Amino acid sequence: MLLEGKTVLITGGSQGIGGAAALACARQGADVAINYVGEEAHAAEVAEAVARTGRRCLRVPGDVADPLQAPKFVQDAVSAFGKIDVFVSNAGICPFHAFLDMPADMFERTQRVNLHGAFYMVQAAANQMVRQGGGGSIIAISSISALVGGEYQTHYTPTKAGVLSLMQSTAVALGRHRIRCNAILPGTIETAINRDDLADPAKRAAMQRRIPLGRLGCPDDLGGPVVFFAADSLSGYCTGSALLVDGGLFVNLQ
Ligand code: RM4
Repeated sequence: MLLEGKTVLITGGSQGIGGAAALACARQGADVAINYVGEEAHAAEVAEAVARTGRRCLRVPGDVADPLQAPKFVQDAVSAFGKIDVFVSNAGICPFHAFLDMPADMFERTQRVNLHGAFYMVQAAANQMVRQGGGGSIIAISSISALVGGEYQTHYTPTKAGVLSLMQSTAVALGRHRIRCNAILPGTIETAINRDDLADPAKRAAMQRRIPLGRLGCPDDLGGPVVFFAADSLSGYCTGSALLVDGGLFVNLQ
C-alpha cells in the first residue's frame, strides 16, 4: 500500500481524471477529499467507490475560481482527517471556441478556473503543509497543451502552460519545507471536458491516428502517475518535474 495512512485532496474529483485519481489513491490506502462543483451524483459515485476500498471520502462542493473555496476545502479536510499529505490540483475546463470571436467571459472564466483556481488551491494546501511541518506532495494536472497549441483552445493552452510553470516555481519556493510540486501532462483523455469535441467522428479518428499507442486515453490511465508523484517512496527526489501521459502523441511528428 503505497499511500497507507495518507490524506489526499483532489479538486474536480467527482469524475474524469480527478475521480480516477481519488480511487487510485484510495486503493493504495489513502483517505480522500474531493472538491467538485454541481456534480452531486457523480461525487456520490466516487465516494461509494472509495468506500468499497475501505477508505473514507469527504465531499466538499466549491468553485475553485472563488478564492475563499481554497482554504475552506483544506480546512474541511483537516477537520475530517486531521492533516493533508497530498494535494492534486485537477479542476479545469476547456470550452472549445474559435479565437477571433471568443467572448471575453469565456476567456475570463477559463483563466479563473484553470489557472487562478490552481494557484489559490495550491497556496492553501501549501500553507497547511507548512503548518504541519511534515512536508507533502502537490500535483497539478497540466496538459500536453502546455507544450503545443490548439486552434479552438487559445484561452485554454496558456492556462495549462501556466499550471506547468506554477509547479516549477512552487517547487523552488516550497523545497525548503520538503513539499514536492510536480506536473502531469495528459494527452487526449476521454472525459466530459472533450465529450462534445470527440463526438465528431472525423476529429476523433484524426486524434487517434496520431497516437502511437493507437488509442485515446481514459481517466484510469492517470491513476498510476498520480500515485507515483503522491508516494514519497516512489518519487521522493522528484520536484519541479513534468510527466507526459499521452500515448506518445506529443513526440509523433511523422
Ligand atoms: C487536453 C488536450 C486534449 C483535449 C482536452 C480538452 O489538454 O488538448 O486533446 O481534448 O485538453
